[in-house]
Amino acid sequence: MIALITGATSGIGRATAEAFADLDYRLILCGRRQERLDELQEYLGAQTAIVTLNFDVRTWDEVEHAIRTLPDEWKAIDILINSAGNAHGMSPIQDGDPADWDQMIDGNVQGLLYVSKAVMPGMVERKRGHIVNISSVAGKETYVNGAVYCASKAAVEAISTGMRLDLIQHGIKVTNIAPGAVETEFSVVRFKGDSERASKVYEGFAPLTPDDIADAIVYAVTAPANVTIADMTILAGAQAAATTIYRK
Ligand code: 8X3
Repeated sequence: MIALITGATSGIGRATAEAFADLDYRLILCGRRQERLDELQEYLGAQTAIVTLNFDVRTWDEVEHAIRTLPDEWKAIDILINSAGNAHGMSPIQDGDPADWDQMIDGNVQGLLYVSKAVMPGMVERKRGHIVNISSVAGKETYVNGAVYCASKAAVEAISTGMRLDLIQHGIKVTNIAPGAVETEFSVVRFKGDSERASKVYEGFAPLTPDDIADAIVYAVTAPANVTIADMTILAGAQAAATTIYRK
């Protein structure tokens, strides 16, 4: 199996790379931080074959070039994990920064589309493949001060459904996974390096870990041929909805 993972240098993407290495999948790990890609290559390279690609999912030419120029023996991608994505800023919409909006719409929506566009035609040709999109509980419910992030994830939900409808006839499965509160660099990025504010998000309860989501991804991609795991919402044990968390 060959799996391509975006956002592989941290959080859910990285945990998925580790889980897939345990399954002996060959890995194409994509990110923008070269030193982290090198570190992953070294760390997981002892376990399985790895290629790293450094590109920005938001730039079609970079995405297209990186995937088109993969060595021949890496071109037949079986599994695509669209894990790259982030929140930038959290404020009432009237105070939102258009640069933050661009990052979220371009990264979470356009980026996912671009990488998928570079991979799907090969899957269609081979009549096999599995795409896993990492959405969010924020794609299912809009919360205060999160309009644009929530909109970007609602778009991921719609794209997952659309992909499933269009790709089913080509033997390609599509899984949408909507995590709740996972402790990663997510909140540090959202709050622009304010780690105190970020750590408050996960205070007083046990958040999900990236490994919890990687477990779900493994479950989805290893399901038998007669099973499609279409949609999973995964909340923390103390979480009932995006912003309803029982803290002690
Ligand atoms: C991350 C989950 O609820 O913080 O996508 O938006 S949430």
